[in-house]
Amino acid sequence: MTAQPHTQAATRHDWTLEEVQALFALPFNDLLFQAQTVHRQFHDPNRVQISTLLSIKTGACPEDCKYCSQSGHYNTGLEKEKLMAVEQVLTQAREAKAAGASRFCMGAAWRSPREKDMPYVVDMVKQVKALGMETCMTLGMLDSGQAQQLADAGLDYYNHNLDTSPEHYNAIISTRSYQDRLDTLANVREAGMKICCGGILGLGESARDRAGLLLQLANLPQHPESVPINMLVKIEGTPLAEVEDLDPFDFVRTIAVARILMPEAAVRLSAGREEMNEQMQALCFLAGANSIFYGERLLTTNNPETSSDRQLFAKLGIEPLELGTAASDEASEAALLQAVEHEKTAHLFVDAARSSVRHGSAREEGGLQPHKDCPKLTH
Ligand code: SAM
Ligand code: DTB
Ligand code: SF4
Repeated sequence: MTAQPHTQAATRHDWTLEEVQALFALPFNDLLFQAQTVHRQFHDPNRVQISTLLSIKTGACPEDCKYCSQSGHYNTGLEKEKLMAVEQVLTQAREAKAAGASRFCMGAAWRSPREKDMPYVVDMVKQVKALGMETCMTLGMLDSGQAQQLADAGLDYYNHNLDTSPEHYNAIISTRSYQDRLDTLANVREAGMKICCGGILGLGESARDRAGLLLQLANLPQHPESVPINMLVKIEGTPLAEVEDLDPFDFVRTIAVARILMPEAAVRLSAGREEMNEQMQALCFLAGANSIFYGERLLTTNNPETSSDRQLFAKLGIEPLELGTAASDEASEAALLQAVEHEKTAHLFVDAARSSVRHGSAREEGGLQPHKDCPKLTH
């Protein structure tokens, strides 16, 4: 029997590893169908949010993340740059806005910002916001005071990734712990900002680690509003430069499972698109990715040309999500209508799936049940 996802997805925070692994183990078509069904309950399937990245402080980072071009522990040939002047940041933000980005993400190669850096980054937030863009920053660890200063300046999102599963983590980073990352996320939430938190695939992790990463994200007290799934960009000079490639289908599966576990989040198809063909990216959108980085540069590596992204969007009939039309209002109204319609016709689906059930309403049968092949979408 094939999976028949016909129940309204509920937002849960109590997933088990077994459930997550069961989703990964579904036949590819069943998994994508289920992910796309959940996606349509919460999001417009033909809109993708676009953000542009800028590295505001580059290289010489004291952390030892084994994937990163900016770690001072490896010789990657990257040219270091000091904290950028606010005016320069604004010039780039204006360009990004003119090119159609709705969010501007500023990243710094820091373990955490120093107190003397804070007035500059606070000013950047205020001024970029004044251009009418959403703002995001990723500056390393934040204590609660720093998180509050950024929130007070109007920062919309803070990006801080878990990167991988707790079990694989020590093989990738030794200079900061998983708990440090969780503490920063808690400080960001406490300060009232939205969270952008995901990870990287292709770090030599196992399938269980990919499930473990998503399990951590999905069982956070509140799901991140944005979940970036990066494919490792291999950087010469880093310990992961020669790691084996991840099977592209495993990447797509991870996007699909993230979509099912965190139905309301924007799942971001992040780093690594340079290595993906159009078909692979289209599969990621079908699996529920609805956000990308747009602009020819990520932080220190290349991203697809904006003209190729525009072409891809046109081929797929995708339009950029404009500010103010976020998943929230439009899609929740659509989800509500869909749920009402579904209630009217649910008995037909149940009858079709169980030939022994006659034309009674599903409610008389003891309520709408998820299909046995469809790991729990409802409580
Ligand atoms: N230094 C800050 C930190 O690590 O918290 C912010 C910048 S850091 C570059 C942001 C994220 O980019 C990392 O957590 C990682 O998930 C991702 N990243 C960095 N290098 C990458 C690479 N080579 N390939 C894919 N993702 C990468
Ligand atoms: C995230 O998860 N991916 C972005 C953003 N958050 C800051 C960074 C990707 C970096 C890719 C490697 C580089 O360009 O240095
Ligand atoms: Fe530094 Fe961030 Fe790179 Fe780690 S990922 S080395 S913290 S810039």
